[in-house]
Amino acid sequence: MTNAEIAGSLTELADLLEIQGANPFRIRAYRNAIRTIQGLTRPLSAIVDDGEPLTDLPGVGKDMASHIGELLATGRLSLMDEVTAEVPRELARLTRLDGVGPKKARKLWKELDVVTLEELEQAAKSGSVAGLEGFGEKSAQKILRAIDALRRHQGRTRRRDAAAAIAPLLEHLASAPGVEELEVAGSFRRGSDTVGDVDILARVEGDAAARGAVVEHFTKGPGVAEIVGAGDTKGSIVLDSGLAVDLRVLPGESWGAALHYFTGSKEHNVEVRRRAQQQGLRVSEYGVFRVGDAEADATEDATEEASEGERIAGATESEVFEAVGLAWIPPVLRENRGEIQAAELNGAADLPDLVRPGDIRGDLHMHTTWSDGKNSVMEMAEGCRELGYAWFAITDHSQSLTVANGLTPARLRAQALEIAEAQAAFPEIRIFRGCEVDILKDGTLDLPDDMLEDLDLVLAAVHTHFELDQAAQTERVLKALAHPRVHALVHPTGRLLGRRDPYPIDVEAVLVAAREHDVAVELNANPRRLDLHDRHLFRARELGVEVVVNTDAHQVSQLEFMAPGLLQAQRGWLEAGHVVNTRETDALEAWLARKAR
Ligand code: DGT
Ligand code: CA
Ligand code: CA
Repeated sequence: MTNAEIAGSLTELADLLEIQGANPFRIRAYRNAIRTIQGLTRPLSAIVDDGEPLTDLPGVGKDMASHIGELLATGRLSLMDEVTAEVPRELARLTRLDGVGPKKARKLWKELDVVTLEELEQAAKSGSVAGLEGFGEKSAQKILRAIDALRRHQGRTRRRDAAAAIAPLLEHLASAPGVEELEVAGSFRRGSDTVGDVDILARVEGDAAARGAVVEHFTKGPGVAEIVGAGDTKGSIVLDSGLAVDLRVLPGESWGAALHYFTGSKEHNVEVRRRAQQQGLRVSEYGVFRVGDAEADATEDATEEASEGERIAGATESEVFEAVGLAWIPPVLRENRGEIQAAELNGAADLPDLVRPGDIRGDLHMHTTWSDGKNSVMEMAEGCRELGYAWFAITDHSQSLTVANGLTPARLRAQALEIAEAQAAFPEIRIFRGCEVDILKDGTLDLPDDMLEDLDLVLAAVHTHFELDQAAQTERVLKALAHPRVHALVHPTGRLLGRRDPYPIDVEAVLVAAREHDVAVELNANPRRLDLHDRHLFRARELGVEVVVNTDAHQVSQLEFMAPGLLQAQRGWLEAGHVVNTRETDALEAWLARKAR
């Protein structure tokens, strides 16, 4: 079991224990241990294999150590069986709804006998949730929206979770005899924020029997819960997590064509095929073929085995593109948003020179133990130095966000001393002093102007009043953008993938105002947010609005979120010049200073 899976099991257990009404100190101990596990850089299995006691880990007591040991040894938790004998396991699912924690789930269960999503929906619609102490009409409406969001996102998995889920399977596949090359295609390869299923391609030299053997090997992989189908060229399985995975096994001559076809998107493929037809060519998953005029019209079904026509390409993806007069198009762009026109070779291809990890000089959004982060200023500085950054900013929450221990002006001033100490300890990296300031309900900022003027960087954020209608929410944000000290609007739509829809807001109006007031918009790189959406990033580029890609790290290990963020930035066609945090220190200082008094 991976650390993430162990943390997932223990979280479910902690939720169920809390719903059951267990001692709050015990629950807190569980959650502390879970946070430790989430922040580990070494696998727990390796720690155990090396004979190191798990109780050496911060927050991990004897109880927790034995749970982890049991999970590693058996994949199960006997305590879970005991708890679920009393508390229906379905209840833990309710806590995945935005606005429903274990305490509320317990209340719904005890007072309204609600266990399933359907029962909760009924209760919310009938008014019984609104009548419950501690809930009210607003919270009933919020629950209905959350159920709706969960349903609509059901069946899609965040890309990062999918990557973790398929890693052992890919390793297993790589060891199958005859496998020469492996590639994950589909929306995963295109870098989508979420994936419906995972499409793996394997290049196998040999006959049908050799290919069938690879499919069989695949179905016996780690974490396979169900085999949906298995033949000579294709296998389909479902993993324990519920994620569906398809494998297609291919010979070398059609590898490139299959890679192109199964990478998609469907819209991109349709456009490439249409283009090819105009040139008297047929593109399918098997290759690119020259066809006679009579045949050119009858090529709708790309899955049909191509037996006629002269094969002119198929082994590599670049030769497939070249055969239809196109430069190779990076998978992140294959959404039929103009990439095919931009790749035309006879128009001198002008595909964007996409921003790359090596372009990034720093991160302008992260938290510390001063608010709701898990690491100190010094530890975050160490983490940023490890990444080779030239600069970074500390941006804890402001006072009104009490749930996140937001900073009053006095505490913000006290924090300056600690930042100065860290700066002295790390002279090679420039540390900026910022704050993630709440935008209050009326659009004013949560700190007095003299305090804002004292900071190097001001990030403005909506964390409350998601219920405002679109006009009011937009007006609120536009007012904040007009404040002369604001550098960037962070997580601009508030979405949480699979959990919470964006709050109603006119993104176009926000982008236009950001341009007008010379404010950057954030691409929040946390894989649960990835906010802004790639289409909005594309629009920001068109309008000339600057984008800053930030991790919003709440612990050192989350500084790695820059990678998923950049993938999404690429999907928005962003080049280094569009992204604020590709700037060298001097240029960034000037960028910050332009908003100074
Ligand atoms: P997903 O799984 O919903 O996140 O999205 P994809 O893009 O991975 O879609 P999927 O798994 O249904 O199919 C993988 C690729 O196969 C898709 O991106 C393009 C190709 N493909 C599937 N069906 C069709 C089709 O009907 N026509 C064309 N041209 N391509 C298709
Ligand atoms: Ca797929
Ligand atoms: Ca698929």
